[in-house]
Amino acid sequence: MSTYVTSDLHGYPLDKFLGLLSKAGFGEADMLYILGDVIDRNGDGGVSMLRYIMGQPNFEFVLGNHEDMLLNCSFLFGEVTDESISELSAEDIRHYDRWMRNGGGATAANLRKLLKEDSPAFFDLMQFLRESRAYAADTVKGRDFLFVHGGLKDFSPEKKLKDYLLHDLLWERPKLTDEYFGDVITVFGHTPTLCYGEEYRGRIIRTRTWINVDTGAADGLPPALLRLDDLEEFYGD
Ligand SMILES: [Mn+2]
Repeated sequence: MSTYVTSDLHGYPLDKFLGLLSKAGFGEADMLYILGDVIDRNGDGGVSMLRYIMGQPNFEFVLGNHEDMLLNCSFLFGEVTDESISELSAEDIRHYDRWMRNGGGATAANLRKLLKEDSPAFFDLMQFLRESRAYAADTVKGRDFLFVHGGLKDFSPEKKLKDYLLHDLLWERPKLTDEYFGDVITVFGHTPTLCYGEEYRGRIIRTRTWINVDTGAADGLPPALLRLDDLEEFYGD
């Protein structure tokens, strides 16, 4: 049994993702951590991928800032009438505006379609996201790993994980020089590795204390799959 991690699929096609899993030799006995941002930006907005992920017993999903933006916009999926639109608060409008500016359009449209065609499936999806964790931890071949979407803003080794604000776990953009725990490798996505320089474009970055596996599927680059047992890297097409 092996343990794998990926992140930031952002509407990457499901068939291509299944191809990546099979290229990496991923099987039923293996475990996959998905570090958020399955939705938004490309394709069908990641709705079919998210529904697939929900149905896999050996997948563990960690919340991304994009799923959190969707949860903050759940008011969109009620009965919307002319009257209820005028009932929206300034905060609702801010949340909606932010999600749309971050590529939520196709996701919102496909979720509305799902709500209309199969409302139990829609409510299951929203419930799944509401119950998703902001971080997870695992030990693989004697090495300890912490999984989080963005990073650990204002990191201190003494600070308990539950004392970080959700925003600080989901939106943080670590610098190459940032160091986290000495005895636990922190794995995250959220910041496409090309943001650290052209030489990192499309490649996983490993430092002494952390690993960034977001290779930029938001911008159409292939996502990565990292096998934690031996740190072997696999890339999509
Ligand atoms: Mn993100």
